[in-house]
Order: sequence, then C-alpha cells, then structure tokens
Amino acid sequence: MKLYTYFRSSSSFRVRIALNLKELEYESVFVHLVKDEQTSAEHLARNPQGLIPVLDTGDAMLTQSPAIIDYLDETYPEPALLPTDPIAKAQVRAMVNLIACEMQPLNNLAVLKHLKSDLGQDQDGVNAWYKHWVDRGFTALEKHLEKHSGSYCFGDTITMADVFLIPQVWNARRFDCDLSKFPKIEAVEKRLYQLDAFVRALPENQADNPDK
Ligand SMILES: N[C@@H](CCC(=O)N[C@@H](CS)C(=O)NCC(=O)O)C(=O)O
Repeated sequence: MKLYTYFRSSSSFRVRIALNLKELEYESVFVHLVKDEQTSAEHLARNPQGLIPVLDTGDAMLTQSPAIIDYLDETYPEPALLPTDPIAKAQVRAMVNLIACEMQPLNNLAVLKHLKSDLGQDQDGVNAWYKHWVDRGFTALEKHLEKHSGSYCFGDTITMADVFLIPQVWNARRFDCDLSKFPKIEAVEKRLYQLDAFVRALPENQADNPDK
C-alpha cells in the first residue's frame, strides 16, 4: 500500500496511526502542502478534492481518512478499532465525528489561508479563530471522556476515537492552545504517547519533516 501524506497533515497522521496499530507495511509518498503539491494535476487525478491523505491499496485510490480507516478496520480486523456493541460503537463514532466533522474542517490549511488572503485576517485573527474551534470542540470532547474514558478515550481499549484524538491534540499544541483545562484529554494523550504505533506516526518522526 502507498500512503500519500505530509508530515504535519493531521488527517494523514490518523491513517498512519491506524496502519501502525494494524502492523501494516506501507510506502509513504510525500505531497508537500506548503508547496501546494496537493493541487497539481497529478494529485487531483488521485483525489479531485486536492486533499491528503490518499491510500493506494493497489486496487483503488481511497480518500477521506474516516473512509480509509473504516476500510482498514474491515479488511484487517485485528486489533478492532470499533466496539461490536451498537451503542458503544455509536459512542466512539460520536467522538470521531466531533473531531473529524466539527473541529478539523474549520482549522484546515485551506480555511486558514482563506481567512488570511481573502478575508483580510492577520495572524492574530487566524490564531483566535483556530483557538475558538479547538476550545469548543475539546470542551465537548472532555465531557464525552468524563463519561466514557478509562486508560483511553473509550474504556481501556484503543479505539478509533484515540486514532482521531492524538493528531487533533498535536495540532492544537502547535498553535499554542492551552489544554490544561482538559485533564481527561491530557491524561489519555499521555498514555497514548507510550505506544509505539502512535509515536512512529508523529510528524516529528516522518521522513519529509525537514527538522528530522
Ligand atoms: N475530511 C478529510 C480532510 C482532509 C484534509 O483536510 N487534508 C488536509 C491536510 S490534514 C489537506 O490536504 N489540506 C490541503 C489544503 O487545505 O490545501 C479527511 O479526513 O481525509
């Protein structure tokens, strides 16, 4: 499998974690977002949305990290990233969607660029926007964790919620968001960073990171 990825892309980071948890070998193909390689004709042929990640399975080019991770979970069932109980599954998916639908899309590179170049915001304005949506999303997520977390987001087993949490937390820290008011999130973060699958997927550990 080939993963079209960029070290700082949080959606690619999710897929890297899922691939590592399932102990799957893959080749990384780097798409430099700051150089706008995602809008090249070559990349648009892979994903007409001009976004990463894209997973080339050999049979298909898959886009959208939640769909890619569902594919991986169905094709490589161990370890399962979703509980089997329908209520528990919906509760994990609620945390996943809170991050994937209501946080990351508002803070994606294209949105931040639009705020700056087209809507006249300076860097302080962009940072305030970013922090607002992190705060709102994590305030709600903290409540989910108060109810459901154990060692990890949902009890004591790693789920898709953990796969989505870490990249969002990493990104929030990059923008200097104060996460100390989210003790459950910070506690789960700390535990997940003890796991090799999460550490290997970190932006710091990607070959396209210029500081590596
Ligand atoms: N919902 C998509 C979001 C993908 C996405 O936003 N990718 C970002 C990187 S994390 C990207 O390619 N941004 C390029 C741009 O905004 O121009 C997914 O989960 O895969």
